[in-house]
Amino acid sequence: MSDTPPSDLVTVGIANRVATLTLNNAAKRNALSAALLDALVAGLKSLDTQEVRVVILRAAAGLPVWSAGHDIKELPRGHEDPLGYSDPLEKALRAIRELPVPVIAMVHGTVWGGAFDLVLSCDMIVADETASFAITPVNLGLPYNTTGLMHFIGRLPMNLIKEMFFTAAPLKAADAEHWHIVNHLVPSAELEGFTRTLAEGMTAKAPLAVAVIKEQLRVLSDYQPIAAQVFERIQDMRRQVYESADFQEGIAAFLEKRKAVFRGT
Ligand code: YXS
Repeated sequence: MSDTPPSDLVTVGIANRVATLTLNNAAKRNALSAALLDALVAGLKSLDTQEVRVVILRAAAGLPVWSAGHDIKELPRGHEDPLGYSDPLEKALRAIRELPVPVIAMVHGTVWGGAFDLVLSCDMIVADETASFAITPVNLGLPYNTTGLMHFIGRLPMNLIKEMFFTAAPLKAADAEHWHIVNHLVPSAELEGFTRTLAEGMTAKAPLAVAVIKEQLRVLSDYQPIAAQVFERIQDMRRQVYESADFQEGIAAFLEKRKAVFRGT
């Protein structure tokens, strides 16, 4: 498979006031490169939310991988926060969370790393039995960012968060349903129809009320007072991780297609 041209990395279709944004770089397993993420944000911002009342975010049909997560080849190689405020992934998460219409993640296939944060940033998740979800910073020696951890704390029980982060093991679809991570788990054959019905069921609702309730829920759940000294301590701890030899080893091992050997330095 050849790489998708930048203009086609995310396709946008609109029907019956529902916009469908499709991740479309199968050759790179929809890795969240800056180009793909910029296309996603541009697609979201292009929507006239007077006409479009709901968004479905999906991968191209039939792919075994929904998204392979952050483009590892684009992660800063030390001396820079790998998930800083201006990172393209963080910009995309904010664009979804601040869009004044509901965004439904429709998941067929495996979801990795930052793509799990992307799916969790959507307002609802509909998945089929091929879906799985993994968060994988410990595979790279990467210190996940504080905003990202708050996304998980707001959505998953702490014991599950720790198991997922410390094992980096994919959570299967049935377990994602058990833990209420997905709104609905439906058979593959029904996934598109079920998701479209859910979306269209919201298009006739009062858009101003929907938009304001979504924003109220965002600001109320995101509000987490934190003392300046605590924030600075967290940033200092994270810097020690992304400045570590282990982080360099994690990325190198992925690029060299070998198993990483971490030494705690
Ligand atoms: O070798 P070529 O050039 O054909 O490219 C290969 C892979 O290098 C590329 N690719 C990626 N490139 C950049 N970043 C990625 N995350 C990434 N994943 C894949 O896509 C081409 C096909 O990959 P291949 O041959 O491995 O495909 P596969 O079907 O055998 O396996 C699919 C996966 C997803 C199981 C496998 O590609 C994989 O394990 N990818 C890495 C998944 C992962 O660890 N993602 C986390 C990224 S880091 C992140 O999201 C956060 C920062 S954090 O670390 O905090 O979670």
